[in-house]
Amino acid sequence: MPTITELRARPPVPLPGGRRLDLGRPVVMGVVNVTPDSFSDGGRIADPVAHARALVAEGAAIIDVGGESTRPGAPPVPEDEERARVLPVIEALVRGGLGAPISVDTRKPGVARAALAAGAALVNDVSGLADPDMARVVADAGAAVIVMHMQGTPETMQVSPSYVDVVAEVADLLAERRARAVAAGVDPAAVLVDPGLGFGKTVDHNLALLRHLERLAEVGPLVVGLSRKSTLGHLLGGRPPEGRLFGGLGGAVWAALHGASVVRTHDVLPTVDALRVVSAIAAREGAHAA
Ligand code: PMM
Repeated sequence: MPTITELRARPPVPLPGGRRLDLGRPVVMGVVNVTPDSFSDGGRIADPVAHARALVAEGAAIIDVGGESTRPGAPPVPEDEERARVLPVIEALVRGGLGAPISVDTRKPGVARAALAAGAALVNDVSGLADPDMARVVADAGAAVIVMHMQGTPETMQVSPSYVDVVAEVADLLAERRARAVAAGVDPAAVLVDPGLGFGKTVDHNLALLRHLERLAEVGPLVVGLSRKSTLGHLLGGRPPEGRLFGGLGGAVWAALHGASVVRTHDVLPTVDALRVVSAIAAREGAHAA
């Protein structure tokens, strides 16, 4: 198994326009949900463009714009509606020069294509390239992709998730979907993977995946999203999403120490601060002298 140092020595992620995302130390992806019904912040963000800018000012290295809620039980959003939610936000952010790459959180190739044409640099596909056209769309744009694992669909995924060996099954699926992206022409260095905590997983499944992040990070640069999720609520005695920050930071620090390259969160500033301290402690001796 590679060491964390070896994992961190991977090449930067190539992005369109010759840009690169350096993952030499763990970075934070800030969430901007443009949805009326997301479980964690639905309907409460009045101005997603201002919110995205604020998250970059707080230290987010990627801004993830999503127009479809994927909370358990959520119904699918029609493509036109999803486009109408995310495109104006992406266009405004690109026009204003955001200072961080934008990812579009979508399962739909049509939405991804439009978002990439508008200036997004990554596609965050929670279905893990389930639609056969998605990999080609990413390749055509020279973009990067986050391949996430989900068992079932948001409508059904929490009904009765079941695995024989959750870590092996998630790792195998991520490796297969990574290969699908590369076969379609995506740069191998531009494929990130994500175990999809909470997507067709019980609390025990999520904890097993967190315990074995190094195994998952062997597949590709690893994204982990635990922010405000119900597993935290469960571990914290039933706390609602707005009371899960400190627990989420515990998870973020754990993830960074066990191989995550990107931590996806709603709480950017506290997570950036926590990871800065982790990175400083983990840095070579002398790196912070003088
Ligand atoms: N979680 C949500 C949505 N998109 N994308 C990735 N790559 N990983 C995740 O864990 C993830 C995701 C859950 O909903 P939220 O946007 O309200 O946190």
